[in-house]
This record gives sequence, C-alpha cells and structure tokens, in this order.
Amino acid sequence: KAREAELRGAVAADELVVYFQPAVALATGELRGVEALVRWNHPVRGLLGPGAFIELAEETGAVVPLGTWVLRAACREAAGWRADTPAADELRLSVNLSPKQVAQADLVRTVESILAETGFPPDRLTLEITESVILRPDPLTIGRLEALRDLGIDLAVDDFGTGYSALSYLRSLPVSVLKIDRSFVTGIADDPEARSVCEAVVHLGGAFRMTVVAEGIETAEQAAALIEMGCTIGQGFYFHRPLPPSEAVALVRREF
Ligand code: G
Ligand code: G
Ligand code: MN
Ligand code: NA
Repeated sequence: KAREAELRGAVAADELVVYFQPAVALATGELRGVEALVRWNHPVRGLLGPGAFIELAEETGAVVPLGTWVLRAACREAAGWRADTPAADELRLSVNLSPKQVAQADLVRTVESILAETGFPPDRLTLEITESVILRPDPLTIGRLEALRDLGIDLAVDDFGTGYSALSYLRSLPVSVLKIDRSFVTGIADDPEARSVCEAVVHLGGAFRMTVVAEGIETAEQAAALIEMGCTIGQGFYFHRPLPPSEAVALVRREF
C-alpha cells in the first residue's frame, strides 16, 4: 500500500522519465523508430527501470495513469523532434500498453486526446500490446483495438512467441507488427529451438503481411542471422541502448 501510494505520487510529481530505444533497419543500421521505455527517477533509490515497479503498477492499477503519462510524454517529445527535424517525418514512435490500459473503456478517447493535444500523427504511432491480451480477446477489447487501427495507429504484439497466441485469432486481429521476444534472439546462434522460433515468426509475419521486429540484438552474429531469415527491423544493445531524451534528440538530428 505504501509503495502503491509512492508510485502514484511519482506520476503526479513528474518523477517519471521516458527513455527511447532506437529501432533500426537491420541491413543498414538506419534509424526507423524509437520505443518509449519508462524510468522512475526515484528521489532516494535513483533511476529505476520498469522491472522495479511495473508489476506493482499493473497489480494495483497504477499502471493506467502511469501509462497515460508515458504516452503523453513520449508523443510530446517526439512531436518536438518532428518540428526540430522535418526530415524525420517518417520516424515511428512505439509505446507499450499494459493489459490494464487495454481493458479501460476510455482507452481510445484517451489516445485520441493525447494525439490531438501533442500534434503527434496517429499514422506514425505504434502501440505495443502483450501476447496475453490477444490470447483470449473479448469483443470489447477487439473493438478498442479496431478503433485504434481505424485512427491509423499500428498495433504490435510485444514479446511474441512467449505465450501461445492462437494463430487463427492473430490473423483476424487488427495487428500489423510482431516483435520477436529477446529470449529467442539471444539463443539464435547456439540454440536450434530458439532459432526455429525466430524463423517461424519471420515466416508468419510474411504470410500475414505483418512487420517483424527482432528485440534484444546484442551481437553482429545475431543481426546477421536475422537478416538472413528475412527480418528487416531490429532493436538491441548491439545498435543502441535506450537513450535519455537529450541523447535521443541528438541522434534524430544526426541521422536525418
Ligand atoms: O526498459 P526495460 O527494458 O527495462 O523494460 C522492461 C519491461 O518494461 C519491458 O517489458 C517493457 O515492455 C516494459 N515497459 C517499459 N516501459 C513501459 C511502459 O511505459 N508501460 C508498460 N506497460 N510497460 C513498459
Ligand atoms: O518488453 P519490451 O520489449 O517492451 O522491453 C524492452 C526492454 O528490453 C527494455 O527494458 C530494454 O532496456 C531491454 N533491452 C533492449 N535491448 C536489449 C538488449 O539488447 N539486451 C538486453 N539484455 N536487454 C535489452
Ligand atoms: Mn515493448
Ligand atoms: Na519485448
């Protein structure tokens, strides 16, 4: 309870910070997008990653105001880059949505109003949902996802491959991006099963006309294996770590 109050207070006190991890074209390293990743600049414990607080936020529902804060902050920041560097107009912004956010009746209104307020264009925004959301989607959830898609927003399935997405469902959902979970990318060189999952997701993406993004690329060998499979976009420490806003804006200026 005390930690929940502290977390809710952090949102109110603007103790949260958004970092941005670049996503690149695997073949060239060119910047294609950024993923917003929340950090908590805790007054005593220092800069905390989501591992230290997202689970509690999800359990207590604090993730809903937190997620709204992240979406607004990320859209505002990225709208600033677009004004500063007009050539970056195709750069995509990805923001994670927690299952609790997807379950909110007012999700679509919240997203629409943040886009209107910040001026960030819906067709450059990707919202990442977790595989658990699409496992057994209820009609209201599907309706919300379709409404987001109809605004021009792309929907990505994050950590893909870790759950058991019904493939028949996947095809009928308004999802256009699959993000291969880092655990499979990590094993791509030495673990034939991990490699097979990567190949399967790349092929699935091709069959369903979805973009496949590989996460957690840490070596040139992993990048090369993914390129050979036909995967075109990736993220990972091999290319870029998550960057604080000041470094993200400098990267956008340098790249465009
Ligand atoms: O930044 P880091 O790699 O430590 O993120 C760890 C996890 O936290 C990832 O699974 C990521 O999806 C999640 N995460 C990061 N930022 C957010 C956010 O703003 N909202 C939600 N719901 N999850 C986030
Ligand atoms: O779950 P999600 O994919 O949204 O979260 C991305 C998380 O993965 C972030 O917390 C980010 O810091 C982390 N991450 C990104 N690239 C790498 C990587 O190459 N290696 C490792 N170990 N973690 C990574
Ligand atoms: Mn993500
Ligand atoms: Na992920």
